[in-house]
Amino acid sequence: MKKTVVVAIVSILAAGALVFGAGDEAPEAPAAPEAPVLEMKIYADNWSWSPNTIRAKKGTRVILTIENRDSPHSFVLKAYRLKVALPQDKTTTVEFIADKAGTFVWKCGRPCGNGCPKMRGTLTVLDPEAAGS
Ligand SMILES: [Cu+2]
Repeated sequence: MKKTVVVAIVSILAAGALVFGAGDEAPEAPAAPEAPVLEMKIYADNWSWSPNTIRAKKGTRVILTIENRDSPHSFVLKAYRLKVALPQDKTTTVEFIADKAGTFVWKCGRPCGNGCPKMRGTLTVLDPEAAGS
């Protein structure tokens, strides 16, 4: 008699767990928190980037579509440990999370002629929480 009651209780608990389990399905993959996205098209020429400034809030997912219309270049952003080859006449996507606040220079990392040292751009990452007051 006593055993039967215990079995019944266990069955009810198990059934309850199943129901709860099914109900928990909805928020399955804990997706990355929604980061703002900044998409920009940048042209690489001999010897400039246009535009040559990127401004983003800290935490932004930056997606650069860089169209290289001249000789081979590369996109080098040391602060973010980025070095991406930009083949001639190709469009290359460079993506990163702007998680470091500050102003950083990016440049061409491939010797491409006299004007190579002039190929510089500036990334400014603003931290809204540090700013203000
Ligand atoms: Cu260069």
